Amino acid sequence: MSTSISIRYGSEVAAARQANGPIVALESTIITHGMPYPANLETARALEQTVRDNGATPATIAIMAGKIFVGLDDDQLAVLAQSKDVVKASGRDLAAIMVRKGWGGTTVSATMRIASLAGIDIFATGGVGGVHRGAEASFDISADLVELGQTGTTVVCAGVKSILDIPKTLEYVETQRVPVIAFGSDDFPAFYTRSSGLKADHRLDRPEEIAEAMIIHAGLGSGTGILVANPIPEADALDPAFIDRTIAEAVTEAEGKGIARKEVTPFLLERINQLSEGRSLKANIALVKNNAALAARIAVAHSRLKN
Ligand code: PSU
Repeated sequence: MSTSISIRYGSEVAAARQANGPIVALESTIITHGMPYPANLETARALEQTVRDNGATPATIAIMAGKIFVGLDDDQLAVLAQSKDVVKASGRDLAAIMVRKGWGGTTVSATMRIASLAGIDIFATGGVGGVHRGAEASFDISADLVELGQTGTTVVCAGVKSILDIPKTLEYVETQRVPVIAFGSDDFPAFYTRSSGLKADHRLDRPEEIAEAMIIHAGLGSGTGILVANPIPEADALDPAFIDRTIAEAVTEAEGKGIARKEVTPFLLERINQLSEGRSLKANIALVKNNAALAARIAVAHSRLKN
């Protein structure tokens, strides 16, 4: 049996690959498990358009009927956004889902794995998974962090949410040899807010500098990804005291209900959205668009340096 993995490219992505043009990968767990319908579909479309508006080609990645797709057309996005029987797929889940011809919304770890196979160097998302609060007892550490330590994809995010233990998450990515670069900020952002109160290891202020860092990092044979932390725009940021209270309430509920493992993040996202009366979702949409725009600008600069 051949071990080569077959990837179905959308027509826009196929053309960009042919032309050696800049491409930005986008994940699909955010569509299937991260946001309610129809905000998920509207956001998926808006993200793709944001990438185009900034000069690159969007490649939304998902598993549909057992096949890996890199670049979905509008009908496929609409089907995915409304499907009920979709697994939240991290990298380790892919093989089994594909064998049973299932559907998977790809997390950061799975999207990085597939982007890397497809030769796509940069990927935009909202927040990466991390070390969960109480991980010293539960051992709940997202596979996203391990994948970042093993796959040379640059991931643009808005930092990590305080549903996670942010100091431990930063320690863990340090152990994984993953550079953390904040864009235009000294601080590491906390998703809904522009600062987690912790400093980022590095600050770069221009997309071109991040593209250059990617080339040097790869040239050094580092073998790891780069985490680019892009703070939510000021106008969209939530009040830290308000969101901290909301998150604390949702975390307590999750503990009370015994929610564990891969259900934790989707549960908290949904509850935080309900408790904040939609304010967290609005901020989430704004920050992912902001990340897609930055990723596209980095991809454009990276493709100039590479070609
Ligand atoms: N954080 C968000 N929205 C999301 C996710 C994380 O704000 O949709 C998703 C991403 O796909 C991420 C995954 O890769 O959750 C991490 O899940 P876990 O914590 O179970 O590893």
